[in-house]
Amino acid sequence: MSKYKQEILSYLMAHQTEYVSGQTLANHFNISRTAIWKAIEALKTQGFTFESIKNKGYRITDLPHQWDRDLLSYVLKDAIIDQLYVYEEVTSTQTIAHELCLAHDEPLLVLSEIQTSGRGRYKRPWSSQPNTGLWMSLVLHPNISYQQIATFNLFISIAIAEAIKAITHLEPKIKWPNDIYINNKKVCGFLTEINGDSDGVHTVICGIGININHNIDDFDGRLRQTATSLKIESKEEIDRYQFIKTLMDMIAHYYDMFLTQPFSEIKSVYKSYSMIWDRTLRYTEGNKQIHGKAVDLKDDGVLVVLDDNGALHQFISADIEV
Ligand code: BT5
Repeated sequence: MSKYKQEILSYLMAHQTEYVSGQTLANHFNISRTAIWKAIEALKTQGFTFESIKNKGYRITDLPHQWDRDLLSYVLKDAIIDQLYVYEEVTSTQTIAHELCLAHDEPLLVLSEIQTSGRGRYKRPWSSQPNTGLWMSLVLHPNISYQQIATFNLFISIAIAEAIKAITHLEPKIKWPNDIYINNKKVCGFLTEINGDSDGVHTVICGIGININHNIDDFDGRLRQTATSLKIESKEEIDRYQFIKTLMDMIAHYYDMFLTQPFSEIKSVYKSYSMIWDRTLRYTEGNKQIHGKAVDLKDDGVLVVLDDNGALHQFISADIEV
């Protein structure tokens, strides 16, 4: 396989609106036209479609529908990661990310077309249909205190909501602490796991699951009533490559804010996306269950809820029934 495949793909992607001749590519990379042809043939087997016109050259006309490592490397070339791991099938990207971060110190992204044991919080199952969603785990090394990590989810949830809004023009809502909803149905769940030592947190493993191109029939059982996808809500097929690029750009922006600014700076933005204000809802954390209204989100990420009897409760995490 041509070792120039990735570079040739990047060149053709950057010149997608024009025809590029085999000779131009051969001159540019200083390799033979046979090597160019081999690379193009390899890209075709990965699902790229080319228009090729005699005396004019090649042009990419269609992209792979599955996650393709070469294309993801091109699309995410400016992302805040040093390593990208793309799999066809894994148990859970979270499990793989935990293993990889033992051997790597740099930020990395793991994604997979299929997860056979995708998981949510408290080991709850996460339904991960192939070819439709985005199932990914992002490993970052923030070097922060245990106290600071409490607001990480708040920044990340704004990043996800803004990416969804930018791509679909829908009105996503954040359900504290780790869900994104559209029209009262769950479109995304994420979870943040950490590794640390006595000096603080050194590794954050953030697993994000987003239903992108699911039809309603792709969901099983109860999820048909409770889950949705970007496609169901926008009535349009979403380009997953464009989506992940936008998402990673938003995450870079809000991760930088997380590291440099207090949550109070963006609390009003967070609240504008939140779906739990001014509503009496059921909050469950472990054995504790109350019925009440969220009245404050403190700068350290703690949610304050006033129950039906007038007592205040503080939560750092909870399940909320909406
Ligand atoms: C979450 O947990 O919402 C976090 C989900 C994180 C999934 C990602 S995918 C990539 C990475 N690798 C993993 O293995 N996990 C992460 P929680 O708040 O506990 O919600 C779980 C509940 O959401 C389940 O009990 C179901 O009710 C519901 N659910 C499961 N799959 C769903 C889906 N695809 N869409 C919407 N809701 C779903």
